[in-house]
Amino acid sequence: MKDASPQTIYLSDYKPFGWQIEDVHLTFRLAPETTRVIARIHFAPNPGAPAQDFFLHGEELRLIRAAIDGAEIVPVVTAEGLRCPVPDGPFLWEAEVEIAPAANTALEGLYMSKGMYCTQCEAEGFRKITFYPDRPDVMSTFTVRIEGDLPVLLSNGNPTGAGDGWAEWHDPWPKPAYLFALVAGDLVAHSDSFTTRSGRAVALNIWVRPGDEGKCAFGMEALKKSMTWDEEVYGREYDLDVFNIVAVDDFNMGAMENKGLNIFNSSCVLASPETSTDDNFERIEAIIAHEYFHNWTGNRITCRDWFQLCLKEGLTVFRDSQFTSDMRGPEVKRINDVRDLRARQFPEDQGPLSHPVRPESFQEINNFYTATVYEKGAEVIGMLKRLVGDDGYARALDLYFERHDGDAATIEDWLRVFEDATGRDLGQFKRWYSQAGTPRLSVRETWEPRAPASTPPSRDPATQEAPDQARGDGRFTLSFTQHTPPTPGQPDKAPQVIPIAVGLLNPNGDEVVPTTVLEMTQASQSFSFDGLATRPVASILRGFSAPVVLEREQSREERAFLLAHDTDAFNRWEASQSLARDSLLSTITDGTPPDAAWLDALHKVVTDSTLTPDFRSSMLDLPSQGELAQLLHRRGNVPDPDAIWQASEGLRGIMAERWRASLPALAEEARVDAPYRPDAEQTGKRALGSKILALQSRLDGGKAAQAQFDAADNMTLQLTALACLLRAGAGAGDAALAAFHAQWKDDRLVMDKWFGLQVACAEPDTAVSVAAALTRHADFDWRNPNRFRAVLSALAGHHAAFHAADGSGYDLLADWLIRLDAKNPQTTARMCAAFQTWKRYDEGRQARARAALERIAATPGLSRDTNEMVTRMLT
Ligand code: 0A1
Ligand code: ZN
Repeated sequence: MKDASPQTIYLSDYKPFGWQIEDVHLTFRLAPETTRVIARIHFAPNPGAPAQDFFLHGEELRLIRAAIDGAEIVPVVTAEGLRCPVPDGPFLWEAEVEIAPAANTALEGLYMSKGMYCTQCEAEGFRKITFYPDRPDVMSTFTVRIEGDLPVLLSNGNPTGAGDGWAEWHDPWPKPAYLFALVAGDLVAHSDSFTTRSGRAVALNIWVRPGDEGKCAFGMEALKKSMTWDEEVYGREYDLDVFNIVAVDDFNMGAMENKGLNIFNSSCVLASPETSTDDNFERIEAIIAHEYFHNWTGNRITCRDWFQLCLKEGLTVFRDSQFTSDMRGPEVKRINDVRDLRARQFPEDQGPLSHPVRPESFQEINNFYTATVYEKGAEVIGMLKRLVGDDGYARALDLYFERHDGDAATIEDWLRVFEDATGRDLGQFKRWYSQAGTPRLSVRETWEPRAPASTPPSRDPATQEAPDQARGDGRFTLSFTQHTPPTPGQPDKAPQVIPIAVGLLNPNGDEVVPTTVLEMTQASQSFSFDGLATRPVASILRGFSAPVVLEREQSREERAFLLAHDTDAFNRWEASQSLARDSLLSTITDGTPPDAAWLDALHKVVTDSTLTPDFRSSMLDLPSQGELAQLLHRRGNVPDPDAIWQASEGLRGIMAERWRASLPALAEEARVDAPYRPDAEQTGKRALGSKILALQSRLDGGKAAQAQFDAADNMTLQLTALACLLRAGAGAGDAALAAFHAQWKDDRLVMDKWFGLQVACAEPDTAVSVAAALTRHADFDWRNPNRFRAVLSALAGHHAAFHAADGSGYDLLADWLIRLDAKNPQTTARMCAAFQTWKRYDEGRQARARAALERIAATPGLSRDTNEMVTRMLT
């Protein structure tokens, strides 16, 4: 167990390791309780490093023997590692250790999952395998021999030999230890091949447990598409003879990019139409791409230290978003990304867990695999690309690969390639990496029908010429102010560079100024547009060009106008969201009925068959209840989760009533007659169909949903129908729930859905007891992270239930987190973040949440991971 009163590690303390490693040879003699790991490592002094003692990380290792240059030594071993004197020059290090994979429930290092050996070494898991400088800036080639009585024995790189009960692998690309992987088990492969554009033949395999072979085809197609895309768009080719993917049932995260041997949570790779939803398919495609893209952004160029995590993660998320946009269309992808950012990153950035995209200190790095590092990290790259343009971005990336291939790099290196490739000074832009918090951007508009003749040209004028018919001599000015509230450890913030994409529309709907990027660098700044005949309607922050909160006083009429006419799909959606937010907030705070004008304008878009079903479906998304609570809090109100629930439910009921007449035609339009394909076109139709079915179910008590459930031949239709039946209440879903269980009880991934859906679809006053009952179900294997999350993340995501006034939601989650922490600190710590918004709520809820957090904090033997999270939330 890691100690619970740990040190804080600072970016400013970075020091290179005193030695380089020339090569690493590892032999594994596998046995569940007594695996032997024999390491032979050639060290040589690192000329660029300051003098230091020789220290190797190592945790939970039983040292059997150690030797330097063949002579046995007795090092000083502590809970964190080992020290010993070493020669001045190069030397051969040998160590044999014993580990117990079967006893490893933390799922870090070498562990077992259903009889299969598997590793997870990012971030600091390799130190549970052997003594080693377990830091990303120490890179080496690896040769691995695996001995074990199992049919499939895999490691990184290329296979170099195999026989009965053994296999050898060599990875020619120097890598840090966190990219090491080993898998051994009774596995079967779904195989294919790929020829790179320079003609290298690559064998592709997805390894799964027998019985899962039929769920690999989609992942394989996604892999091949990713390989082609990275060649075409980034000029990056694959660099080994094999690329292996393994599906494992017990995994803390989604997947891991180990060199040549990606390991996936089975939920993120296995898919079939009968067992997976459209959302699952899209997510699997994105994660396969993400892990594959890491081969260049993460593996060939890695991070110097863990503070630079966003260097690989922000960039790789950005790349996988580009890939999904290209595969499925950019508009809805952007809308979904922004929804996700607001739902997961904004609460983090605006609460006690707020930290910069590049943090400056941590206790446990595993706690920094966050939405800020990943998703805000990707947003920062999106802004860079907007500022330097597509060509500048392409030149900078080419230079990045050329200059840093084989390096362990930093954010400074990353920004320097942009400066060198484009001639821009990015000194101020860098604040996006160092300042935490979500900037608030407010805007004021002024219109002067006649621009003052003597006025000098405005600062930062928009360069676009107005089209002829709109010519006049009016001036329209946008005056922006930015302000970032204090975050932990950062009371004062300096202005950031904010790219604000703006377009101007004429009152007749024509675009008079197409999208222009205003580059805001000061705390307050104005931008004028001259030569306009009439006062335009401004579409601001198009495509969500910066991860900020836009505070804009804008009439409902103007927003309805943008909803109807904006040429920017994101802002069309955003106009509707903003009207929805205002409508819901008025209902919550003073019981005002929903905004009828907005509902009618929205109805027009939703029934407009010239628009894609996918976009129309997105338009039907309402702001989440968590987002409404966030908004109320920002406006200085105390959110009442019950009132938020009532208003959201009430609005859906009114939508159903008001649109009653159009629902059947919409349902018909959304019907897919062709055989199931998880592509963008069909997915969009089914997404629209599921929203319409949800509305219909409010009118017919679940009749249409039952029919869909009975006829469904794919999981998307089956599960959306089941959700509607469960939401209809009064036992409408009981029979379907039982039928679903009977049909899928042997499929663990589908059963995760069965568990989660019951919590997600319960009324607030029963959801906690539903969750509690499910934790007593015979199939609730709480040691399996997917099953644990199915129930308890669903509870944390049920806003009104988790924040139940009696504290029962907090208590249930705390009980289970305390129990899980003793087995699996990493998943426990991640899930603790559910409490991060606790200070927003009323005194009674706050007291109950605080008590739950304090109870977790007081648990004897609490892990370093969970201790850090809870402490940050309680401070
Ligand atoms: N690097 C992986 C995600 C990952 C991160 C940490 C892990 O253990 C602490 C496991 C996986 C990715 O970005 O996909
Ligand atoms: Zn990643």
